[in-house]
Amino acid sequence: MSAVEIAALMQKKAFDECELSPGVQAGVTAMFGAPLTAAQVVERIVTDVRAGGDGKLLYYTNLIDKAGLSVQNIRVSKAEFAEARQSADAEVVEAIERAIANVRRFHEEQLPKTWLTNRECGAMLGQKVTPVDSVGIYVPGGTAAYPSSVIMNAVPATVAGVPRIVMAVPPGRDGKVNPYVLVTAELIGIREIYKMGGAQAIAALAFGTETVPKVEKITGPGNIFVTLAKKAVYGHCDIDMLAGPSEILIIADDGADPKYLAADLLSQAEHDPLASAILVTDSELLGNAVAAELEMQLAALPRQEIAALSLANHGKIIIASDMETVIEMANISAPEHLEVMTKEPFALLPYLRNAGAIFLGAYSPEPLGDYYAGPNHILPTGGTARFYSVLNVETFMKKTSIIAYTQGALTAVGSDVIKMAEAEGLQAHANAIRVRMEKR
Ligand code: HSO
Ligand code: ZN
Repeated sequence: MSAVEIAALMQKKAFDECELSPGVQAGVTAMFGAPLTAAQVVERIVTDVRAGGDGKLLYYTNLIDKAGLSVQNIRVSKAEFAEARQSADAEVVEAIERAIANVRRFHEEQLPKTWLTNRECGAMLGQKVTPVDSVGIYVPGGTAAYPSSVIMNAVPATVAGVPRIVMAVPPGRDGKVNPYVLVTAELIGIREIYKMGGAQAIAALAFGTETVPKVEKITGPGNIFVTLAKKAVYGHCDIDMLAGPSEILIIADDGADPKYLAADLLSQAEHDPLASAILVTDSELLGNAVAAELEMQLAALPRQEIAALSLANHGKIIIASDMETVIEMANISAPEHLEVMTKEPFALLPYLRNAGAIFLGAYSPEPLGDYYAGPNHILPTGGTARFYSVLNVETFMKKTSIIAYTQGALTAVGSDVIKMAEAEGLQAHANAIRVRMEKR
């Protein structure tokens, strides 16, 4: 199969080019009185919240999330944290604590260092790393209110040393937030949480309102409206990436266990009807066995409706002629999660260039990474692993260069700099060097 044929086979529509589902489109039409596209909805909301502050933020929160909130209770209160703590199952909380410790330990390894190095004639050069002053972490709500996403967003920000970390979570219709989301945030030390979601939350974080602070960077996954809003505010603040629905690509040979593979494919299919789960193998026998397993395991899932839609629309089992083609397919597809279920997974590692996270071998299933092992689960999707990295400590830091020359060091190279400045026709630049080289 040629690279072009492979690319056509693996191609996915960009997340923000997908059409809204009929249900969501109907909601949009009812709310805005016209069949607006997602981009038009976002543009309107972002402009309104930027100009109208709290008033517009609450207007959209109550219109879309039907939460009945007011300025007084948009921020999660101490009493709400306490209530969440009370209602949480102690064993779940202990598991969450261990996951936080693992994620923290992994991310501490990533902490970049400020460095200074000596050059000729006493000159010094270096790079200083500084956390951004503030970040806004977006945690999705609704059926996808994931405490694990709080961990994956917030822990790297704390390891980076960000002084002000605020969180946005869409409220339920009761005006409340998932208790495990609150407990997890509190365990990590995050107490500034605003009950807001969608494009209105992103606009509030990017521009600030009377209640919500303006932040320097917004991170975290969300639905199409959140993603488009992040794109719209980029430049006013920074963002991490534009993330879409979850994906898994498994590459396997005839040594893989079909039961494991089917389970792993379904683990991502159950996220979202738009999620994609793909197996690429050089073994037809394995492909058929996985197809049979998928049917059996799917039937027993509580979220089988979602998983079935995902498999029907975005699921694939591809039989390739050889393992080289399998590897090329993985690289062209650049999946969010890549499982390598072959007899010698480490042998393939050098050839795998594009993936958000790689899981090697039969006992490294993707959900282990979603929750617990330590690496981050906020990953590039939709082929963007070709150029984006997984969320990491440096996502929350920026780098500043340092230049410190002595008079001797400047004099030694001054004439070179002057020549370059004059060649660019910039006499004042040349002068800034020259005045320091003149004998007084
Ligand atoms: N697989 C999702 C993350 C997640 N899974 C959260 C379960 N909870 C995107 O990487
Ligand atoms: Zn998952």
